[in-house]
Amino acid sequence: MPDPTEESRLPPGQYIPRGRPVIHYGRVPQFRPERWNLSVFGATASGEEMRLTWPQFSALPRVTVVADFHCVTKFSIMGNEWGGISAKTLMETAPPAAGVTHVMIWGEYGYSANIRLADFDRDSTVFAMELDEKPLSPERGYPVRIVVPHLYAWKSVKWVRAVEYLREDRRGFWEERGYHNLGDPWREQRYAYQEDPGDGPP
Ligand SMILES: Nc1nc2c(c(=O)[nH]1)N[C@H]1C(S)=C(S)[C@@H](COP(=O)(O)O)O[C@H]1N2
Ligand SMILES: [Mo]
Repeated sequence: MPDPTEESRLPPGQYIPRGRPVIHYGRVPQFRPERWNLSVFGATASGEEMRLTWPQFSALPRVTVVADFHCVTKFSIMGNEWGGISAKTLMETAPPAAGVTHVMIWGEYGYSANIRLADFDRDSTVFAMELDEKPLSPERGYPVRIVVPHLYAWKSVKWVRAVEYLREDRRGFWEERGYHNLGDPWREQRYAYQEDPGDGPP
């Protein structure tokens, strides 16, 4: 039976599937804690790249975010409880330089997604290590994925390895392949041909 309260939360064109689909491009990477680090590079406040080891990163304070998750292929996964580190905490740990407007989030194997700094700098944007009080499964992004719940889920990069601060916008993996630069599900910003001037880099 569809849950009416969940149905009423759906953005236009979305539906609630059975189960919780898993979807990504390419293979699931292996986590090797001693080799893992999170790089924060590009236009950092210090001018230097910062690399957080797994012990350093995973010791940062944790938050919980409850949010729905909207894939551009039109399924939505409702009411996820993500546990992890707020993007705001990462920004305090490794701050951007003045003039940073966008952030590129990098996953293993070169997957990437660009978001505006204002979308990164939100209480609901989280580097998630847990889903519903359990560690992420390998195919959902273990050990850590970013979740940007107010944008289409391709922006929620799994197996995150780097954050790049940008002084001008640049398209990520799907944004270069015909998807909308901004990806707001409430405005149905699915494809690049729907972009208005100023929504993306030329
Ligand atoms: N690294 C990486 N992250 C990714 C993807 C990917 O291909 N690689 N696919 C994205 C897409 S299109 C979606 S819909 C969600 C799916 O997340 P889920 O498998 O937890 O449902 O992950 C996103 N994050
Ligand atoms: Mo997706």
